[in-house]
Amino acid sequence: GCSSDSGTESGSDDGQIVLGFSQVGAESGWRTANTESIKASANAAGIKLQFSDAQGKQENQIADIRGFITQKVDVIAFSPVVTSGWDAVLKEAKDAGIPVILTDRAVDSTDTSLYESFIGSDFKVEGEKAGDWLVKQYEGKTGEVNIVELQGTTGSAPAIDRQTGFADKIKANPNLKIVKSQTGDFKRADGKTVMETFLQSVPKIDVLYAHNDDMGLGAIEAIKAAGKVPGKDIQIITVDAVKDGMTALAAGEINFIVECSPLLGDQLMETVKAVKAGQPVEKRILTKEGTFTQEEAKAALPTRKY
Ligand code: GZL
Repeated sequence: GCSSDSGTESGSDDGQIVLGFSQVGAESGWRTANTESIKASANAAGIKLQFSDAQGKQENQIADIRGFITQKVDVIAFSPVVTSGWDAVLKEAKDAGIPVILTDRAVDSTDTSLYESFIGSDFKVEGEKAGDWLVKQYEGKTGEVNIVELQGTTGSAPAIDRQTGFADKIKANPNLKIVKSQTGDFKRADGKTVMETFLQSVPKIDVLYAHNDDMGLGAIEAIKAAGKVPGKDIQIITVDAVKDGMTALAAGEINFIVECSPLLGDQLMETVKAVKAGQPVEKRILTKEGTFTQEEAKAALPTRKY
């Protein structure tokens, strides 16, 4: 807390920790679940949350962070929409003595003193899990397999790493070829329109790899409109495992989903408290997550939290 007259200390007057959080936006079901987790966990932890939705714009996140510095919040946390362009504003936070925690997505800053911790998934491993599953599906089979890829937001850590991990793994079978790869910005509507162009320009599409469920669900609409059966004519792999994705998986319209957990709220608030208390925190906190087949989705759906 701070004595109101001096105004030199940080945080609110009643000793409550004040956390400034800048969120990417509201582009997907995953993002909605992530926002809900952060708000619920802050509430449960008794932490005062100043929450900002940057609507997918880096300049808004930079403005958010500058605002939190001016407000003298105790801790700043954010999910960086893209990996680069953060060093200056993170240095301003450091010079102001306000610790920063990264959640969900990483930054490419080489100076790791600019943040206390990065809490989030290993997106390269997620891409590798997707690639591994596909290689197994085509073990022992012959003939070219045409893959189209819907990438996440250009320049974002998940888009970069999910593309790399997947491409690395499918090298095991030279028949597996990515014939088209384009961003759908993690959005359902964009996934649909980009898939429409893929369907028009690629005579035989065997597999769709979408970097999130939402783009996969949009693509399914385009596939159906083209008179093809999703999950049968075109094998579909997505990432996230949010409820709508799991529902499509259980219904056989998607074939495999790699989970990416949005439930980072509790880990974030524990880390905020530790940082505020001057306790050491792990530089990299990895989220636990798995994969789902169609059968596993049927079993998991009834108790799925998001
Ligand atoms: C992953 C997260 C991605 C999700 C998308 O941690 O950054 O952004 O996979 C979301 O659904 O839009």
